Amino acid sequence: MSHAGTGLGGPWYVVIVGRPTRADRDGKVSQRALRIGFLIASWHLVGCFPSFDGLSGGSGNTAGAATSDVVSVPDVGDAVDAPIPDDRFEAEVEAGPPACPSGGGPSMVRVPTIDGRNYCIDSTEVTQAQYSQFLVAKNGNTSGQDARCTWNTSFGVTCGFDPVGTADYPIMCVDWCDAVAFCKWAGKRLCGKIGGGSLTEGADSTDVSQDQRVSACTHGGRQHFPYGDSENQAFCSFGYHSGHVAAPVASDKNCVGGYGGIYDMIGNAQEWEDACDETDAGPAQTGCIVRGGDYNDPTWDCYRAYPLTRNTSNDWVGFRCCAD
Ligand SMILES: [Ca+2]
Repeated sequence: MSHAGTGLGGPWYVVIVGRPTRADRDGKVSQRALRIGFLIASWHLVGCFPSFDGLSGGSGNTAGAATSDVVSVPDVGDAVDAPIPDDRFEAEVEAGPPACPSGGGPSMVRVPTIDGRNYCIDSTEVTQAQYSQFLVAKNGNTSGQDARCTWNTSFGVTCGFDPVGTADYPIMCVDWCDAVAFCKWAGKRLCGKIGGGSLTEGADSTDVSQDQRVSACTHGGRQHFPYGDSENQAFCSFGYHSGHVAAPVASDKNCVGGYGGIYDMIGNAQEWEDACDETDAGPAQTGCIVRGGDYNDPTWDCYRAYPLTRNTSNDWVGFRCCAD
């Protein structure tokens, strides 16, 4: 590269070096860049700098032809002024997890897992009014059920159903397949395995790293009851406290947790889980877990559960849904 005018009276180069820093993008040229640019210009004027072409990738600029130029030079190694590639980093931080489904049933709460994942769980047991909406929407159509439920020809409620008089009470008297179908209609799934899929009746269904209800109820395994680690018989809808009758969902305000905004994880209605022993005889007779105890039981903790056959419907078992 030749350059005309090597004296003080020759053309001036305005040289800005280095890739833009955050301050640059806000309209400020860094003082460091200006200092380096001045240094390079000085070297060039006294013939110490070999060529701009070699640094700029051969842009072909010639001295005297330009009064303003932008030249790229290799990074000078100042970590503090390291360039920011683009705005994607900020976008990722602000995005967060997606919203929980809101298509039907109770509102949901997103909760963490012990291994850094998260999922959504209904804030309450599904109510009679919400189940009634499902029945109206289905209008007797039972197609599209889970492959394990082909025997189920009705979503009807077998006892105690009064969606007007007891609208806010938990829906009970529905079998496992009815619960699965409701959750699917609501854009959710019956609470089961963290990350998706079904549990068995085995150890996985009491594993805080696998069972959605157990993980949420125990606050990731930190406690045995949703409200803490010590039993308080006055906090949830069990026999001693409830008078052996069910209550409207979330009416026991102390029966909250293991995360904020989640009610009746123990007591009031037992709750079906997607945790079945598929080796049992016949899909309708397969044993599936109910968990948490009900208004007729003495106090249970978050882990306690037992199986009922899949086609059971009775007046102490309801459910809630989860989502990923
Ligand atoms: Ca319950």
